[in-house]
Parts: sequence; structure tokens; C-alpha cells
Amino acid sequence: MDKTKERLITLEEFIIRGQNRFRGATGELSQLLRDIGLAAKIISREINKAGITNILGNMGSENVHGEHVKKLDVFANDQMLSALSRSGNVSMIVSEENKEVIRLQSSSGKYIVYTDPLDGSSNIDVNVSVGTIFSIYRRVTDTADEPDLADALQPGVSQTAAGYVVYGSSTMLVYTTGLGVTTFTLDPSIGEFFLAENNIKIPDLGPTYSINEGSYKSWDEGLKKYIKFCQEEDPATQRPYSARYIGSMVADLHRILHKGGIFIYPSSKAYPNGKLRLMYECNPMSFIIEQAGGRSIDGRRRIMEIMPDELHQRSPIFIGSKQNVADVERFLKEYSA
Ligand code: FBP
Repeated sequence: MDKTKERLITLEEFIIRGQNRFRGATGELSQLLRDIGLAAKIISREINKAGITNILGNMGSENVHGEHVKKLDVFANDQMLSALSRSGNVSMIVSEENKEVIRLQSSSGKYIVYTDPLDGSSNIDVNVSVGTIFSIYRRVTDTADEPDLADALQPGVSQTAAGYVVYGSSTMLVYTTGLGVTTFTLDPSIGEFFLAENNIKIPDLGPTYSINEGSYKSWDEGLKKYIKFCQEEDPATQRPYSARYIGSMVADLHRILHKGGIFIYPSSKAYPNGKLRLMYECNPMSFIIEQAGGRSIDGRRRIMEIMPDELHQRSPIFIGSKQNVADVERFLKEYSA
């Protein structure tokens, strides 16, 4: 069917249709997704003109992780915090840019939201794709009471919704509410997100691997053997695979969602527990990839079954097509201590 002939469906319409599938739906999650869509449009507009406005470069301060904060990090964080506070449906926010939990006046709000407002910071100043990541949980404590840490420290399997925005050659919003993964493309000329693909499925195997090979020396033996396996000549199994590493997790996983393959950020000497944060990088991307038919592990366990004990804890991650993840899992079991 020629796509241009199909009636374009807006994010708004798609969200309302989704809501109507749930008897007794209150519309609160729908409002939250709409608000995140609005923040994405504003951040996208700022990124697109970053080279001509004074928004590139460092703020001159460091964040909770001891990383230099970029001006765009702060801008994106402000946009996400104000968007998430609009509806009154959110009682707590945890952001990569804020050490402590942000408690909102709407303490009876039934949702907790984690966000990495701008993922891929090292690429911001050089016009390479970056992203925004979000993960939404329903509170476990009574909304009549003040929310507490038990509401925030839930395993990934308890996510109500998760998604990301990729700011690349076009801006795309990708999310799941547990009913498959849907993608939307922003038409900046009218400021509207339109449905691009519904219920997208990741290929079972993809001939690419994505890892920062600069830390090779400090990898587990099993991982070294797996990367050698990817580089061996064997046309029957599409090997050697190609190496693809953008250095923005969102952009690397957006490619893998469409083309298959595997993204790995292992533990290493520099990052003994991995670099990426469990609650606002690993869990939301794992929910998306699993909903599309892929897998995500920390080397031994399913990422989304990890019980968190800290807001900003890190985790190694091996995520992507189920055959690629099964292969690395086999090597890790066989060769790693
Ligand atoms: P930020 O959220 O601070 O950008 O960090 C995460 C990240 O940039 C990921 O997007 C990316 O996959 C990874 O770090 C790149 O790390 P490295 O430069 O060590 O390969």
C-alpha cells in the first residue's frame, strides 16, 4: 500500500485510540505521553539550530556522575521536568541530571518517571544523533500518602511505559505501553508527530555489533571470544559482522531495532559495574527491545528482572536481536569466570 495514500495518523490520535482499548482508562498516561511529545518537539527545535545559537559547549559544572554538564543537557532537563510536571499525574521524577529524587507538588500523582534528558552527551557538539529516554512506573504506595523510595525502586518488568526520542536526520519518538513498539516521525514544518510504524519487530539476527572497542583489554575472556566470533569469515552465518558504534545508546539501539544486531556496554576497568544507568538507560531500552522481540541481559540475568537498590546504579548491558544475545550469552557462560 503506497504510504502517501494512507491517512496520516497523529501521535494524539494514536494515543487516544490506545486509551480507548482500556475499559476504565483515566487518560492520565495518555496526557503524560502527550506532554513528553511536547518536550521532544521543543528539545528538537533547540538541537536543530544548536550551531547558530549559544547552546553548544559546557555549562562549566559537573553532574551527579562527575561528568561535565553540557548546556543542552540543562536545557533538555528543564524541558522534561516542566513537561512532566504539567499534568499533575506525576509525583516523583528521577533525572540523570539531578542527584536526588524530585518530589512534585502533585504528591498524589500515580506515576513515577525516570529520564535521561539528553543521551549521548559526547556527541552533542559535533552534530551526531543524540536522544532523550523515559521510563514510567505506577506507584506501589497509596496515592493518598507521600510517595517514597519503594515507588521509585521497582524492577524494569514493572514499567507501565517506556520510550525514547532520537534527534537525528529526523526526530523520531518511539514508545511502548506493553502492547508492542510504535514509532512516530516529527514533521517540523507543522510541529506534529505522525505514525511511522506500528508494532515494529526486530530481526532475530543482525550482522552488526556495537561496542566501544577502546576498552578491549579489560573485557572478560568470554566477551573477547564473542567479538572474535563476530569477526570470523563464515558467509553462511553472515559473518564477519560489521562494527557500528555511534556512541549514543539511543541512536545505536534505534538502528538495531530496525536492522538487528547487538549493542554491548560491558563492565570494564573504567566502569566495573558498566557505564550505563539501570533505571533510565538500560530498563527503558530493554522494555522497547523486548517488546519488539529482542532480548537484554547484564551478562547473566535479564536486565528487567534486576531489583534496583539505587536511583543512579549502573549495569553492564548486552541488548539486541535474540540470536545475537544468545550467542554472546553462550560465550560468557563458557569462557568467563
Ligand atoms: P550520557 O547519557 O551521559 O550521554 O551517557 C551515556 C552514553 O553517552 C551512551 O549514550 C553511549 O552509548 C555511551 O555513553 C558512550 O560511552 P563511551 O564514550 O564510553 O563509549
